[in-house]
Amino acid sequence: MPLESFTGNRRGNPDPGPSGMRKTVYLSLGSNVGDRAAQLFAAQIRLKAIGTVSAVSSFYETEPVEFTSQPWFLNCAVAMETNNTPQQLMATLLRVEEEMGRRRVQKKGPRTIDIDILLFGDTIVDSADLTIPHPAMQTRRFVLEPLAEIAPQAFHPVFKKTIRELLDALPVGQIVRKLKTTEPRS
Ligand code: PH2
Ligand code: MG
Ligand code: MG
Repeated sequence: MPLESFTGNRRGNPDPGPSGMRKTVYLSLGSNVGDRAAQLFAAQIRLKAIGTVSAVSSFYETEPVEFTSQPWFLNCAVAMETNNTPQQLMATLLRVEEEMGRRRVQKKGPRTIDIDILLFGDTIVDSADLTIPHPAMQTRRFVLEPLAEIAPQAFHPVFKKTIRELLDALPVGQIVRKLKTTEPRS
């Protein structure tokens, strides 16, 4: 049997095995209140304390979508290895958002930091409080462009397409500009 079918692995998701095993998780980070870059860096530092961060994308300046009357965002994508379950990871990420001063005032509105789970290996979760893959990722250029920078071959287990394929299928629109250099400021 070829190794690929033996492990149940899929293109771009190097994380075979039953749930509870090590998984590659892709996250989307966003901020549009205060020092946006400082908050993305601060979130990345906290993520390094809760899992093994294996890749981070550039920062992207992005036009707000869905709820459009709010400031522009900085967004980035992060790849992380974790042994947690999706529910454990989600609880940890919500705690990080809270510790970083996130207050939920307006749905989809301005925030100091937002950390969303995009993909959790090839795991599919569809419960009242958690949906994985992220239900809107395939429509959001601010998600797919940063994610394609670090994981173009990662595989969407519902649509059975790679991130590159999902990005290529997006209609034009939704301004997303990659920032040339973003150094943490001291
Ligand atoms: N997040 C939203 C709604 N709209 N737009 C951009 N550009 N970036 C975001 O992170 C974002 C958004 C809800 O989470
Ligand atoms: Mg979000
Ligand atoms: Mg969120």
